[in-house]
Amino acid sequence: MVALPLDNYNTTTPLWKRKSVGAIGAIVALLLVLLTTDLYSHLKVALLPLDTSDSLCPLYEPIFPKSFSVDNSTVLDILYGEDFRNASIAKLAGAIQVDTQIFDNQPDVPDSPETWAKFKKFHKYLEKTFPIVYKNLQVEKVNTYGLVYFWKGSDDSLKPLMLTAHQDVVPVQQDTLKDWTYPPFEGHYDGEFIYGRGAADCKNVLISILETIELLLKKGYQPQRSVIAAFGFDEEASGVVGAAKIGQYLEKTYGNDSVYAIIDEGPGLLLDPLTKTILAAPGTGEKGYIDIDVELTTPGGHSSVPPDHTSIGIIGELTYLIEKDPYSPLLTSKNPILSYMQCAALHDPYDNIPRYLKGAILRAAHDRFANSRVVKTMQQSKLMKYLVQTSQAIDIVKGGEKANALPEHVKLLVNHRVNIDSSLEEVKHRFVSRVVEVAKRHNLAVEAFGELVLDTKNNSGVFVLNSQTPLDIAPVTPLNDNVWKYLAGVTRHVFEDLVFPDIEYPIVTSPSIMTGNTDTRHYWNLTRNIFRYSPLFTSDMIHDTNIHSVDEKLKFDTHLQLTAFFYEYIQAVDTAEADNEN
Ligand SMILES: *[C@@H]1O[C@H](CO)[C@@H](O)[C@H](O)[C@H]1NC(C)=O
Ligand SMILES: *[C@@H]1O[C@H](CO)[C@@H](O)[C@H](O)[C@H]1NC(C)=O
Ligand SMILES: *[C@@H]1O[C@H](CO)[C@@H](O)[C@H](O)[C@H]1NC(C)=O
Ligand SMILES: *[C@@H]1O[C@H](CO)[C@@H](O)[C@H](O)[C@H]1NC(C)=O
Ligand SMILES: CC(=O)N[C@H]1CO[C@H](CO)[C@@H](O)[C@@H]1O
Ligand SMILES: [Zn+2]
Repeated sequence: MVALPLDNYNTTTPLWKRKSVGAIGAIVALLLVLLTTDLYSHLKVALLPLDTSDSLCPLYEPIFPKSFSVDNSTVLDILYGEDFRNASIAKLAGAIQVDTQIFDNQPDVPDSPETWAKFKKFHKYLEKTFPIVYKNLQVEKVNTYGLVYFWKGSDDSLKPLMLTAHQDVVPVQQDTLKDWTYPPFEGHYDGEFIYGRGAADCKNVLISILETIELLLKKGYQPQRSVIAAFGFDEEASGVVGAAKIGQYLEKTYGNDSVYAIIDEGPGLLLDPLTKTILAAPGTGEKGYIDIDVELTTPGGHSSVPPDHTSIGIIGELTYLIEKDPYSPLLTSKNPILSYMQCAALHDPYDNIPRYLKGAILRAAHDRFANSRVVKTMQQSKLMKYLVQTSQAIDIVKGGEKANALPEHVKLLVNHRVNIDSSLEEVKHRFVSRVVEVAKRHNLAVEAFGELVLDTKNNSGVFVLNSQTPLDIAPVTPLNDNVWKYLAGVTRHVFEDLVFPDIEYPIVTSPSIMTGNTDTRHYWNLTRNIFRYSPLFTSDMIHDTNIHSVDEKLKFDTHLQLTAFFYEYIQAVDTAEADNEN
């Protein structure tokens, strides 16, 4: 507390004493308020100076390939040339015209070759459309329809760059056919957008990669760093027969940790709602996934003499318990979404983020109260909420056969998308404890994931728990290393200098996470530098492209942006300088 003004200091009048008592009272009251409320924490967030050194989210200089300074006409032609555009429209339209719809739970290729035969037609189309690629690259077919192209570089000491996409598309629901403006497999171009299933997810990416390589070959480009292009064919059904086999093939051929970086489909550049500026948002993490399957078996009998609780009633009790107690949100620096918000807070040219929220974001990594403010803000948005929280959804319940027979078997399936800051083990553990709680009340046994965890020595029934298709939380891609610097640098050059030459602020590359999973789940062993990233600009990805929905479409300008990016990126990283030191 500050001393009283000096000129009053030498007096010892009763007035001074009374003042002093008043001051002490005020101090005590203030301390009480600070100690018993969050006021002190609030004040820290609101008033402490912001740490605006950009160490939390460095801005990297634009990077362009040497070829650009020699002759910038090719990349400008990709973006603005009418010939290139027209040819490119035809290539993507042709790819959309080959139906490669895929359904869930299809048998493997050797078990049912006819199911997959449609991909033969797609391969023929690619071969016809990209003759130079097929003439110069080694093309491997993994599990018959997985495509792996290898463009050998002259320097084997450089790890290959890997670009990926998938050949398959989600099905068009028959009853929605009438709602499409243009037939889903026509590839109609209306002068601005190209329409059709796969136009944005993600035949555009596949065609863009091949167009880029074809063009570089045509220009006589010979890379030092090898380039791999890999296209699975069942990404929309978890990639088990496509990318899984490709991943095994690549790991066997090139080894563990043998790839420079992987760029797969994902978010691109978007209009950030907080800063109202364009940010590049490569996905650097993915949530985990686990379905837990519960089967409750109890003795049957006649409904006229029922127990107090039938198996359906008991399952009802369990579901009540589950929903009553959702997962708590948790946000640490491990979660790319915190890095994303830090980037937005540090690079906010129009000062659109309120001062208090900015303070909270920048302190969130080390200040529990600030962290809770950020989490609370996220919880208010349905879209943001589950980026920091494990979701649980009771999706299937089945049981009961007859009005006069007690149900003997009831099945329940609960789907979970696991927070980056949690683990599959935590989810299983918590689920088991809820089941045990219910089981104890009803004298039931519990067998969880192959282990007997509760035995009643009593034949009153048993819960059996299994997990289906669990997928670990993806390893988070490292930030701010050299690989990151090149990704961010090329993004800046393509979008600041070529696509948006009038932009007033630098485009910051900020990590993000995907709530779904891509084929990269099968590529974790190949590199830690995985980016789910399709650098093209849409202010609102979901609404602008209708991915998985009626009238899927892509603004054709954005397809050219993607190709311009690949064209520059392949050349920019074609040097040992783009490697991480180690
Ligand atoms: C491309 O190069 C020409 C000169 O060859 C130059 O005038 C022009 O500004 C360059 N464009 C860009 C976007 O750098
Ligand atoms: C590109 O296609 C449009 C529309 O079909 C056509 O009008 C135009 O002449 C074409 N441009 C070139 C250079 O072929
Ligand atoms: C067996 O289950 C019945 C019915 O729930 C219960 O009344 C009885 O106490 C249980 N016996 C033991 C040994 O747990
Ligand atoms: C990665 O390697 C480990 C250890 O060899 C193996 O168990 C795992 O299946 C591999 N993961 C993938 C996705 O291939
Ligand atoms: C067994 C092994 O060496 N695993 C490594 C393979 O490479 C990935 C990513 O490059 C590493 O994270 C694994 O530890
Ligand atoms: Zn996709």
